[in-house]
Amino acid sequence: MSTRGFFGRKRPEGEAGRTPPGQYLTKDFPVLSAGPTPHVPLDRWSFTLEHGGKLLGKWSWEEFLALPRTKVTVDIHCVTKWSKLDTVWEGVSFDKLLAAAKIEAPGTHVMAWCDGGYTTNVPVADLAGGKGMVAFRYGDAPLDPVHGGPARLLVPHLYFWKSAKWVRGLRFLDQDEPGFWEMNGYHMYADPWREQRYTGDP
Ligand SMILES: Nc1nc2c(c(=O)[nH]1)N[C@H]1C(S)=C(S)[C@@H](COP(=O)(O)O)O[C@H]1N2
Ligand SMILES: [Mo]
Repeated sequence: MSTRGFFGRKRPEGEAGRTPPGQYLTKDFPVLSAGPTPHVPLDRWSFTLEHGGKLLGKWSWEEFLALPRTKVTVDIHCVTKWSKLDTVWEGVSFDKLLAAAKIEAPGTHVMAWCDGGYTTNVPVADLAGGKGMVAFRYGDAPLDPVHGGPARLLVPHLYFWKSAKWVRGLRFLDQDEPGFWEMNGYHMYADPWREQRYTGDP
């Protein structure tokens, strides 16, 4: 009956074990955006790190591309219940960004902010240690604008709304604060394995 394993998958038997509760697997890459896709010319794009109004790091697009790169293959999980296995991304890890800015994370959380006004909060501990990156390539091509190009945050172990598209900077916070979806009924942390979809979920 099962045709699993006929598609050159490395760990076909593991698919069920890689699907968090309430999720289904898809091979598509759905697009979920709260507004229109912003188009900022690359010569006006920058990425910044800030804390309490103080600028801690700033890179132009060219400078950003010159930073040390990381490539990862990860599973992603959207709160609308699709999960996608083995997605391939390339970009600059949070760790390398801090190193390039010659800083240690000055707060406990960050607020990612984006062209178009979207924001989302993530604990520093969920970005550090190779857990989070700013991705600008997907599947060996530049990141498509609808999926967040030129660059998006990627925090694959949390629900995908934490992976802010069109990200332009991280503001360090001294305590947790809600971003866009978190102010609108979604969970502050968003662990798909604990099904932390909505405010009040355990
Ligand atoms: N700037 C921005 N980032 C965003 C969103 C958005 O509306 N705006 N939607 C979030 C949600 S709810 C999801 S599921 C993913 C969708 O990413 P995709 O469109 O690449 O699948 O982006 C997240 N990042
Ligand atoms: Mo989502």
